[in-house]
Amino acid sequence: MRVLILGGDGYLGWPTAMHFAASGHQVLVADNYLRRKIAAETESQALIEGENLASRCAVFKDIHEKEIAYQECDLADYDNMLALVKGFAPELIIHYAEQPSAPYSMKDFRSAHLTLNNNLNVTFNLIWAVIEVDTNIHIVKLGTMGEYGTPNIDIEEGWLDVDYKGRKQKFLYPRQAGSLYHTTKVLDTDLLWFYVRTYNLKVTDLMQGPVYGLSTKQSDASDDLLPNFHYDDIFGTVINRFVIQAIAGVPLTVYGKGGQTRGYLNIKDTMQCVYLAAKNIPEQGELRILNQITETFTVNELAELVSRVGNKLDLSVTIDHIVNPRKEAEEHYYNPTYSGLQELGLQPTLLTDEVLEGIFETVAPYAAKISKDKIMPRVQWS
Ligand code: USQ
Repeated sequence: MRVLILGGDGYLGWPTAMHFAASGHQVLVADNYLRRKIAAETESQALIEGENLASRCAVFKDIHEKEIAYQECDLADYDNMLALVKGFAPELIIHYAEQPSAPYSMKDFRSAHLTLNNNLNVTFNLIWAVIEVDTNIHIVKLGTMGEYGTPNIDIEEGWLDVDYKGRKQKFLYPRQAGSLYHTTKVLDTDLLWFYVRTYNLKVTDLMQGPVYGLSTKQSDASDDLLPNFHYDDIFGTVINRFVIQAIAGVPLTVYGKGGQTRGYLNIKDTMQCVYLAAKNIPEQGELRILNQITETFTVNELAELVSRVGNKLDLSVTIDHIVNPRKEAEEHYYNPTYSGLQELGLQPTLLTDEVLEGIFETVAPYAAKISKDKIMPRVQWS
C-alpha cells in the first residue's frame, strides 16, 4: 500500500511510519514540527528527542533497509494538503497531525486558538483533499477516549442505540470532553461523520487512551530511532511521567484524589491497532469507530504500580497527592467497551511489572538530562 502519515514526526507518527515501512509498504510522512516548536516555547522539551526526519529516515534505511520518504509542510494550509495527496496518491492516510496536549490547549487564548485552528483545519483539509482526489482512500484518524469523558453509563464503541418514545435510532455516542484539545477531537468526529454520510468516505476513527512506553520492534534496533519521550506537564502522559519522576527522586504527582480512571495502552499496541485498522478496511460510506485501549487503571493504581516496580529497582519512590490543576471527576463510574480491535486480532501487551521495568531500563541512560522544573503542573484549567 501507499501510506501517507500526517504528523510523522510525533510520538506515535514516527513509530507508525517505521512499522508500515518495515512491513513492506511505501510510506511518506509529513510534518511541520509544530510539537517541537511549542515544546521549545513552553520549555517542555522532550527527554528523548530524535533528530529531524531527514536524519532519522537515513538511520532507518541503514538499519532496516527500507525507505521512508518525508516532507516538511504545514497541513493546515489546504494547498499543501491537496498537493501532497494528489502527488503521492495514497491508498491509506493515517492522521496524527494534531496539537496533542490537553494542558497546552488550556493555557491561554493563543494556545487554545492554535489548537482549535490547527486540529480542525488539518482534519477539514484532509477530508476535502480526499473528496477532490479519490474517495476510495481510507482515512484512519486518531481520536481519543477523552471524547466520551467520564459518563455515568457504560461507554460503547462510538455509537449508541437510542430507544425513545417507542422509536429507535443509532447516534454517535454522546461526547463531553474535559479539555479544549479533547473537544477538538469531538469536533473532528462530527466533521468526519458529516462528510462520510454525505460523500461516502471510508473512515476509521480510533478512540485511543493515553499511551505509554517507547519501545517498538524497529526502535529497539537503535536509540536513534526512538520516538520523542516527554515527561513534562505539557506533553508527558501520566505513566511516562511517573517513571521519570521515580528515577528523578521526585514524589509521583497524583492529581487530586487519584480515582480518575482511563483506558491505557502500550505503544506497541498502538502499532498493532493502527495496522489492524488499515488492513480491515471499512465499507464506502462507513464511519467505523473503535476504542483503542487494552486495560483501565485509576491514577492511584498507576502510582502504586510505578512505585512498587521503582522500589524493586532500588529507587526510593514516594507518592504525593497534589491539587488537581484540571477540572475532572476524581471518583467516577467508568466502564468502556473495547472488544472491536481484539476481534480484529489485537494481542494486548498488558502493563506487567516486566513491561514497566523495560521502560525504566530504556529511559535510565537519559536520567542526567531530567529537569525537575518540568515536572509540576504549570497550567490550571480554571
Ligand atoms: N494525571 C495525574 N498526574 C500527572 C499527569 C496526569 O494524576 O502527573 C492524571 C490526569 O489528571 C488524568 C490522567 O492522569 O486524569 C491522564 O492524564 P494524561 O496527561 O496521561 O492524559 P490526557 O491529558 O488525557 O491526554 C493524553 C494525550 C492525548 C490523548 C489522551 C487520551 O496527551 O493526546 O488523546 O491521553 S485520553 O486520555 O483517553 O483522552
